[in-house]
Amino acid sequence: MKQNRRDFLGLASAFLASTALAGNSRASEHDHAAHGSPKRRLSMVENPKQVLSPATIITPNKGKNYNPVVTLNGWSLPYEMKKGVKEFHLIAEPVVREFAPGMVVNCWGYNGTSPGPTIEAVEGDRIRLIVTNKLPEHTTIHWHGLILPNGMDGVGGLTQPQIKPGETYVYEFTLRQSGSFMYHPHADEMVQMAMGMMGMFIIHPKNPAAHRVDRDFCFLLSSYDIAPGTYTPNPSTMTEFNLWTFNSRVFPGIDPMVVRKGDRVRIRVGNLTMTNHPIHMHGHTFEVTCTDGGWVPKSARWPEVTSDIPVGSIRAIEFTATEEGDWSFHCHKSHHTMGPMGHNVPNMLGVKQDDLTEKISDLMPEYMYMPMGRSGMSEMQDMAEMGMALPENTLPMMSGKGPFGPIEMGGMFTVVKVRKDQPRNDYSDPGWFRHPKGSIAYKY
Ligand SMILES: [Cu+2]
Repeated sequence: MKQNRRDFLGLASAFLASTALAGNSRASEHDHAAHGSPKRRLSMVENPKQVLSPATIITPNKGKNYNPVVTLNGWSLPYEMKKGVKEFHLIAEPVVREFAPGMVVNCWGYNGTSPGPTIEAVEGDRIRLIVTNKLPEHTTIHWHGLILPNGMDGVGGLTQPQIKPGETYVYEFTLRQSGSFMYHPHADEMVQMAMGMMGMFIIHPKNPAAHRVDRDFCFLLSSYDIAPGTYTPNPSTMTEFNLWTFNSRVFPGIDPMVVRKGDRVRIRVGNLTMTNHPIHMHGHTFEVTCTDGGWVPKSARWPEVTSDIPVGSIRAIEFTATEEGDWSFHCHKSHHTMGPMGHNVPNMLGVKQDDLTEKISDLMPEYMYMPMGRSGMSEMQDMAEMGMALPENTLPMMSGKGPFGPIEMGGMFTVVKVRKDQPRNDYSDPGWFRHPKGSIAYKY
């Protein structure tokens, strides 16, 4: 499989992020993050430029008896074969994640990234997962959806003692099923998941011909509450999150899903946020073929263009990429495709504000009042373009630039790029679609 330069840089940066920043970010993370002190220091990342963009790392499929998944802006965890057992090592630790160029976040994750690396194995494998806790508090890992011995289920207090800081625990079991699963802590869950601790767990069928597709993408939905101008998610937030992410990235920081025309494509989406996400795709119809409960029988599938992903579950959708173009792929809750915005914005639609500026500046000479919202919010995008001053480490509410202008998105949004000349197994970005003459909507 082709490993392009961007992938290599991504790989390098994943490790740069975990090593270069470890020294200067962790101490303050320990002091502040878990307690959510309102007086927390704003700038906990000494040099945000050190954190490079973590692009998708393509795992080569040569020599494997399965077709590896492609984790959006992520990677798969390498393993070592030890006397017939596949051994994986997960390190739970504070990490720095770039959500999109211009914003880095103090998260908790695994092996230097949040979400953690995707675990890939094959039905029938004996696996050993060695978990080391480098967090400031105890943790465990629950293997969501797996059929396993009860004592391996990873529920702190119920099936095992919590893993204290500095301790290492070993999970070992045989994989009895295939499909799409997840892992996440089952200890101080509200804090640890709000900080980004989660990962995908993919079990490929023993028979490589079963459920075979040409391209197999996966990612997790997660949400964060990060006040503008700050770096650390608020772990006490219950439902009022302000950042909606695919694998802890927001548009335009999310990699496109690049496919070759005619490919059979699977996209596995796991939801570890605190609300449902109707995931919608343009240009094609798809079927849900797998959930975290297993494969859906063919007779039970129906065509859809939007699939609602409930909290704590996975939907894998499949389609044949028959239509060339740049097709939007996004959450259909419109506030989930936007960056942080205030919840208490007065409704100014249709309100004449021309003389308001003058009146307010008479009353409050120090206060700069900006009239906006009279004819909609699209002016936000224009202001971001003009370089409107935003608080430190804060992304604009709407951003992204397409071939025809601003795309006005900012959260759970990316593009499926279908190209007839995309080489097999090549995931490099072909750029924007060149529409055939006479096939674009035009001004009358
Ligand atoms: Cu959503």
